[in-house]
Amino acid sequence: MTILCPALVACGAMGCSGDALCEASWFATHVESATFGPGQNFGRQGMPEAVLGPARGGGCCGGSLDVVSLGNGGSIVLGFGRTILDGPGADFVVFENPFEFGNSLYAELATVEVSVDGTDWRAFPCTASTAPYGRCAGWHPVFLDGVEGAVVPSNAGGDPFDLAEVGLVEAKFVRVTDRPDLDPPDGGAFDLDAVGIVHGSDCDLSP
Ligand SMILES: [Ca+2]
Ligand SMILES: [Ca+2]
Repeated sequence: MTILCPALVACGAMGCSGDALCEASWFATHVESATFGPGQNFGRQGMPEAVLGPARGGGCCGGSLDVVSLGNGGSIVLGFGRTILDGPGADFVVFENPFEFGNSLYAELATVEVSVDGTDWRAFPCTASTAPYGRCAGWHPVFLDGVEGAVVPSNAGGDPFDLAEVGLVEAKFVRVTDRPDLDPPDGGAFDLDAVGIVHGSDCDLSP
């Protein structure tokens, strides 16, 4: 067995030599693929850094600008230095930049899917067209701001997902796809800030 140490993974004193001292990030470490849709192009010059590492949330009422718009119907696949594992409750969190204003919520929505091999995908059903938006991503304000480490959903904000809901015990990839049919009528599209792990392996292992 060897331990893969992808870009942006900081390892401990023993390096990437095969034990838990390898301290992989708890957030996405690389972009596997991205296909941007029309309508919005905010933040593309910040790729891929803007969507890697910890979220840069702006709290209840101010959306982060450290994001990349997927454009209408756009899609991105993220990879990690750890395997996401199914533990109690939520296992990973997708961070967009929704914000509250008055009694309203500005939300741009996406479907979230997970995969073990990058080929077979399981989708969380994103079907609600009015708030609350159920298993869509893009509607919980983000409070986590730049802090590395396992995500605590109750503190971090963002949209939490539980692998058990789609029948998986682990996942290595997360795909986020904008839903133009659910986005607000101004033509906005999902802005990705980060994807963070709640329950994960110590470090990604490869045969
Ligand atoms: Ca779970
Ligand atoms: Ca947004």
